[in-house]
Parts: sequence; C-alpha cells; structure tokens
Amino acid sequence: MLLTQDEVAAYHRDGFCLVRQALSPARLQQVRDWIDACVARAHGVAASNEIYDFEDTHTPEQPRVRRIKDPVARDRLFWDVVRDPGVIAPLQQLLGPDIRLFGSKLNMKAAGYGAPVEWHQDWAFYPHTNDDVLAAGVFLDDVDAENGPLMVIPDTQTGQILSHHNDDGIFVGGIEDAAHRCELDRAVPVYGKAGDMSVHHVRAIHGSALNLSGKPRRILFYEMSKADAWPLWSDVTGLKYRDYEHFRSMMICGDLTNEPRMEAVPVRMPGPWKDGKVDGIFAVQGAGKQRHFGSLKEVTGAM
Ligand SMILES: O=C(O)CCC(=O)C(=O)O
Repeated sequence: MLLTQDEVAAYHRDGFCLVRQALSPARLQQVRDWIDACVARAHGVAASNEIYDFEDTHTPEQPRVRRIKDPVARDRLFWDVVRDPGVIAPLQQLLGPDIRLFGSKLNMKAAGYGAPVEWHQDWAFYPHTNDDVLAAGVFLDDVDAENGPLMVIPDTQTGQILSHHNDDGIFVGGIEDAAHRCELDRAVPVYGKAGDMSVHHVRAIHGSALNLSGKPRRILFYEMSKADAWPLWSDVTGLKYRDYEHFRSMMICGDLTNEPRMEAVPVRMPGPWKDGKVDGIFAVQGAGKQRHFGSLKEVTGAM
C-alpha cells in the first residue's frame, strides 16, 4: 500500500517506516517456494560460497543457511518482486522516480538459531555521493518480538557516522562500543505481517537479535538509491558492479544519470578488511568484539 503523508514524514523524521501489504500472498508463496528449493540444494555443501552464507553451526548433512546472497543475480523473480507496484511505488514516494539497485540479500534468521546482526549503519559499508539511499526489507514471515525483529534507533540517520573499525583499524562492520555510543534503549522494533516491508535509511543505526523462537524470520532486503547517488567505493561491498553496463542494468526504474549529486555527507570508508577478505556482514562482524546480542554459543552453550 502507498504510504500516507504522515508515514512519509515519519520516515524522514525517524529514518524508518513500515509499508503494509507490499507483496501479495501469491507472490509471497512464489518467493517462499524458491527459498525452500534453494535451501534444499544446500545439502552436501561444505562451506559458505557465492550463493550461501552458512551459520557457524552448519554441516553439509544439516544445512543451516544464514543468508542467500544476491538473489536478483539468481532469479528473475527477485527483479519482478522489486518492480512489483506494491513494493516499488511506496519506495518511489521516498526516493523519486529514478532508482538504482545496489544489492539484494535474503536474511534467513532461521527458527531456533538464526544469527544476530550487531548494531551498525549500512552507510559504513557503502557510502555514496549523497545519502538518498535506503534498504527495503520484504517480510517473508510474520515478525514479532520473539523472532528477532529488525530494530532501528530513531533519528540516527542525520547524525554522525560512527566508527565500524576495531582498535587495530580493521573494518568490522559493527559499532564496537555501541553500548556507550548509541542510545540503545531508544531502539524501536519493526513488527509486521508477512508481505509487509520495512524501510530504513542507510545511515540509521540498526541491528537484530538471535532468533531463539520456533518461528523463522526471513526478510528479503533490497538496497537501493536515487540514481544520482553514486557509490564511492563499491568493490568491497559484495555488489560487484562488473562494468558500466552492469551498473546500468541495476536500474529498477527511471533514468540513469552520469551526473552524481555530491552532498556534504560524513563518510568513513570501509576497510581494510580482516585477511583482506570481504565475506558478508556476519563474518565481518565476527572479527569485531561487539556481542550485544550474543552468539548462539554464548547464549545457549550450543556448539
Ligand atoms: O536481518 C536483519 O535483521 C538485519 C539486516 C542487516 O542489517 C544487514 O544485513 O545489513
């Protein structure tokens, strides 16, 4: 459903909002069926690769998929979803008519062990020439207090860019001293029904807890920007714009521009990375000390 004027104003004030019923039940079922088939193919796969990001407790016999990487590169379905009027029309209310996709990911947060995501700002991973950049998360399951909702700290999207580096200057993709530097008690969980969609600004501080409930919490995230926001640094983001044509092919709607809009936005570049490797937010954050939510092992003692 389109956003009301009040909801648009809330997004600009708070840095996040919820779109109700973005995806129809039929489309939702298509996506869930695709995921089930993809997860079934993870049987026998030993370690994370270009498709799967596995939980630390994964085994080839009992796959535990933490994330399916880059779904738009895997199936046309995910382009159809992001171009579905229920999804893109409310995002055009926030970004205007010309929108380019930066990346996509299916965060699985499986029942019983789905990994937490420590506090961070997406901007720390992919700064652009201006900050008309956001992440839209299509809920594939109902999300409530129990299954690890996305939590956002309101009105952090206009503030500083906090360091996501450790004491050795390595990029760890999380705010190492979040407990001191963020007002964590102001964090607001984003609840909704399957088919709803969260939207958070690229600079908003957010995170989510382990999913120890009996219910999955799968969210299909699309990262996108106004076409005039050009990435300042893209080879380390997992996006892999191969060339100009690929960049052009990532337009979701409207027109590409070769004239980036430059704004005086605060930026810290991501990198250097541990062992020079870029392997998704979970592994990157694993190199940091921040354990606000605790790992499965820390919380349950599970191996
Ligand atoms: O899945 C979540 O709860 C958070 C996702 C997120 O912030 C990310 O993948 O960057």
